[in-house]
Amino acid sequence: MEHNSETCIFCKIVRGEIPADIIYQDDLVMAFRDIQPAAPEHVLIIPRKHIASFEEFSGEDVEVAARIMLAAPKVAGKLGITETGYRFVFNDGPDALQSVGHIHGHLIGGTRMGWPPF
Ligand code: DGP
Repeated sequence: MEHNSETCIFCKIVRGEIPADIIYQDDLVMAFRDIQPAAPEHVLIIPRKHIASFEEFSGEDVEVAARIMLAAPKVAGKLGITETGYRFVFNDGPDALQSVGHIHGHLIGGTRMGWPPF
């Protein structure tokens, strides 16, 4: 997994070095469509700062963490799924199948989902 902001694929999206279908952004977070959508609507919400996992959040990242959560309903509104609902999940570590080492929330919706996810 990638832990270096120079080569991190999501840091490259933040820096504009590779394209992404951006749905929402502000000074602390970005939201863009997942290239391998798992549902009709699938957007990733990430901190602009390279934070690899929940364990790497520190006290100075409180505003970043809050902004990620506050971005979710904004993204859902832009996708038109506020009323039908959505799931906002974070995969952290190998058992959760995290594949990109830059923490990201998956906002998925546009269909009726099942639970639990295994
Ligand atoms: P996870 O397995 O939870 O670490 O999710 C990583 C997600 O990132 C996966 O659903 C595919 C997506 N992804 C990987 N590379 C890119 C990329 O270059 N652009 C976009 N938009 N999504 C990517």
